[in-house]
Amino acid sequence: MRATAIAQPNIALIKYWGKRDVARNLPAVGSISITLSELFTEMQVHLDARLSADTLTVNGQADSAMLPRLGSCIDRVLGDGRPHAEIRSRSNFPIAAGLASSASAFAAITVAAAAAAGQSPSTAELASLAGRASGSAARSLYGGFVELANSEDDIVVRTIAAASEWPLNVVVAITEAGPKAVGSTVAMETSRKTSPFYSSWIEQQDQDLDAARQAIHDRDFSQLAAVAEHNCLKMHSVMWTSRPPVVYWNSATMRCLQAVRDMQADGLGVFFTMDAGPQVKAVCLPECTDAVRASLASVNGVTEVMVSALGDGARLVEPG
Ligand code: 2P0
Repeated sequence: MRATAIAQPNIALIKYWGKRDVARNLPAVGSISITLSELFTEMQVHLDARLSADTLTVNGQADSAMLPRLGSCIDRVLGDGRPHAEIRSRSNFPIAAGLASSASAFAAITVAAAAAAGQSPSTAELASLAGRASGSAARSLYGGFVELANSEDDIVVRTIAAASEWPLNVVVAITEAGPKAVGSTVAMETSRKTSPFYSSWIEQQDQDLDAARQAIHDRDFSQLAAVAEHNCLKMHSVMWTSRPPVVYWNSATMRCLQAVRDMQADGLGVFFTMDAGPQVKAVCLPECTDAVRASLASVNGVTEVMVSALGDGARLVEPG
């Protein structure tokens, strides 16, 4: 009754922001992401009827903060009356800082919990279950370029291009490693209820998805850059115009954006994106990676720079 799974975080190029069904955690819009190879969350689930409660350790330390959501995720996978679980989580990047740690965590625990119980659901079923825990987690079940589409009653997730078909790199500039002040779930609801831009955001998403899908199909970096930056800034405009405003950026975030703009002016193949946190992710052509890394590392306020290629979907690393 024990299994271990690993999942990589994903970075959305066309963002998920807003829910159409809060109770079932169904997104209001489709999204397109890239799964990273170098950052990971590993989850070990040990189901044992002798345990009196679920327990969680994160990087070797007891930590109950994520336990209720992880426990609910296991409930959804295994149903009521399941044995309690000893959960061990390991990760090589900051948690809850806008680096999609919940995506990799919930993708990994969904896969590990099913395997620990001897179940073998399809990847589509696992994605649907992971998405109920955290919308972006559904995308980390798949590798490469991933599209999450809304279906009538659920979500449909698929790889639209494998990592090997268009090997881009991502340089992540950390400007603040601490946990964010407002979680995505609360912030999305604030945006839905109060931002005057929210309805335009929802209405325009399909055309951004079409443009990004076409750019990925054509391997057209400048088209992908244009639509991804536009979509990212639109999402942040919705956040900024919410009441109270949701502002994840800091001054180093702005300096990173300027550094990306300067590199673009110099002809480098790079574009930025940012999520629910102050970190800047610079997506770049492989031959530009060293220059992008050096530029972002020299920005005042950047404390760490990580580089990743595109990676695979969530998977078991030990037989259940
Ligand atoms: C995304 N984000 O598409 C967007 C962009 C953050 C900004 O998905 O409420 O942690 O658990 O479904 O998945 C972060 O949201 O939110 C997210 P819930 P989740 O990556």
